[in-house]
Amino acid sequence: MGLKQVLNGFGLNEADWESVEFGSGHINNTYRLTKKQGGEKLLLQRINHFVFKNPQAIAGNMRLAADYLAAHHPDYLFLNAIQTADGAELFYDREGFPWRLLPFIDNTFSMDEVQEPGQARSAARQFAILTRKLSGLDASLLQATIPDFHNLELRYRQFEEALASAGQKHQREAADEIGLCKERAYLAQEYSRLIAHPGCRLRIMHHDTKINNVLFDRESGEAKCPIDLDTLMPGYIFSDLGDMVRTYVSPVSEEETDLSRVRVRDEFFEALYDGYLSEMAGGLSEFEKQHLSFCGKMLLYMQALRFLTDHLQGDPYYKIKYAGQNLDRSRNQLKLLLELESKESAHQQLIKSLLEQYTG
Ligand code: ADP
Ligand code: GN1
Ligand code: MG
Repeated sequence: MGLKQVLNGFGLNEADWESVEFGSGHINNTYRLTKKQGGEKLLLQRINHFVFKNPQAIAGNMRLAADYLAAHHPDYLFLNAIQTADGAELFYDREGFPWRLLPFIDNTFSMDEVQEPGQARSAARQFAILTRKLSGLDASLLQATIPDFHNLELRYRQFEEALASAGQKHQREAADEIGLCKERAYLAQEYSRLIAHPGCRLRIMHHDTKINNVLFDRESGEAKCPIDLDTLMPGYIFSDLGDMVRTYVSPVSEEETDLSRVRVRDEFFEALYDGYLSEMAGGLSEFEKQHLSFCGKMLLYMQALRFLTDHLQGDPYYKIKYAGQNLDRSRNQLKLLLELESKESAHQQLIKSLLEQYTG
């Protein structure tokens, strides 16, 4: 599908713009548009409607959040969609894919691996600020853009179903990973118990806080704003901290196949909790504070299950570059999970002292 029709839909003339593919996300297709005269930049994204089956839910959530922030925190940089020529948030192409246009934030960069603890602290602060600034907006007004997105028990059932219908070869080569996932089924039940507790507040969470979903300022090196807001929706405190642990503590990303390089860097763990709690500690319930060390385990386990399920099903969901990549990704996540588990009591102490520092 050419971009001409899409650009027209947004009232832009294709001949005036250069487009390049951009970013390393697994789900959407992203293009940077640069105006041939003047150099103005925009970001155009095709939303994967196989994943986001109700794109209007994304558009509705964006509008609610943007209106609330404009009224209560007008200085906050929120990536609000640029409207189509017909005044809508999304443009649908002939194949039925929805597209959106966003302001391009210039002089920024994103990274797939965190190099310094300061970057982890700064990114975590930005995700905390987003949730804190939205805490006055009733979370139940937002829709689930992917129903049951972080429902760990459902993810486990999907893994069991994929396993039951997977071929012998797939089952044999992933035997160790399948075993590790089965042994940890109790984590899914524990998560359901935690979120059912009245002390666990329904909040507006980002749900995809991996490090390449934050833009960093080229000059200051500080995180500037979260991006990829498709999964901004009601959820629980565990999701965002968990995905940060998953992607900030290891020196290498989920794509690394040399597992000796996949490890937990304690100073990065500390920095991200420090950044997050510096903004959010005062707003947490006692129950949430007591269970903050569960976040990383829960998210790493969920991601290991999701990659493994996708592999067993023949890779329908995550983009892959070679056969077996989703199994490799799952191995990577399990290695990190095992190491995180071995450090849990030290991490609990650390979280306790950060909470004392921020809430007394
Ligand atoms: P995906 O769902 O594919 O992960 P993202 O929204 O995360 O899509 O965008 C992919 C990449 O494009 C990001 O990692 C970032 O590098 C870049 N990017 C996204 N939005 C912007 C923006 N508004 N300004 C500048 N760069 C952006
Ligand atoms: C996907 O779109 P992207 O690449 O930022 C996925 C996340 C996973 C992540 C793993 C909608 O995120 O949940 O954690 O890949 N997003 C969706 O890298 O499924
Ligand atoms: Mg992304």
